[in-house]
Amino acid sequence: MPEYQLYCFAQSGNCYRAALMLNLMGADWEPVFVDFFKGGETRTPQYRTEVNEMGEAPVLAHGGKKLSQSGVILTYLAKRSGKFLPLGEEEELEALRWIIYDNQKVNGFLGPYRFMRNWAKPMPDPAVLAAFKARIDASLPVINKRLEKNAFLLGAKPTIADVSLAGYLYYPPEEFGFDPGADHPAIAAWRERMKALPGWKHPYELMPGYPLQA
Ligand SMILES: N[C@@H](CCC(=O)N[C@@H](CS)C(=O)NCC(=O)O)C(=O)O
Repeated sequence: MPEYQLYCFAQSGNCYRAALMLNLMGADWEPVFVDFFKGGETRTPQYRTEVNEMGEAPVLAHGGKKLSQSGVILTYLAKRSGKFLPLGEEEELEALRWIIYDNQKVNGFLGPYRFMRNWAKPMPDPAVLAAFKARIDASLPVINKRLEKNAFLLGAKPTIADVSLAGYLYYPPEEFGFDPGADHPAIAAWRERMKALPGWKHPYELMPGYPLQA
């Protein structure tokens, strides 16, 4: 059995962070498919008892441990592998600062916005969509400005903060109705730099469940 198992599904940018990290660090890992859409698996009592009491994916299983929250998973994997690891307290805190900002403001809105546009039933009120889009429009320039100064979020080298940021940024623009890189050239250039790292793969190639079965 591979060393790591990742509970995940292809449409999830939260899961993509962990899957991408495993691939970039060259880990021996396998996905465990979470039937989020059809089976509503994350909401079942069994999932909440046996996999994650928070009812979320991703979950990383390793040596009897089960870890959730992509930021925690990234930190754990970076510490074990030494890859994409922020060095010293200052960098560690800086990475955490960007991971939290990303989780809350960047991918934290991109993910639900894309979910509402593509899969929510009933389709949400357009005012809700507009409010989410406004939050996205406010946070992407913050990231773009940062990446105008640095090749990666913390400087010249990629860290787990960049792996976190990758979350939803490679999914097809038509799923959002816009391309997050189009008006943000520094984000678009960063996307290409991340894509050039050995082991990079698109989320739809890396995780199971794409395309969605009707
Ligand atoms: N902050 C969490 C977010 C995880 C998350 O919201 N995952 C979604 C899938 S993309 C989920 O499992 N949602 C289930 C639910 O909220 O009911 C992380 O980064 O791991």
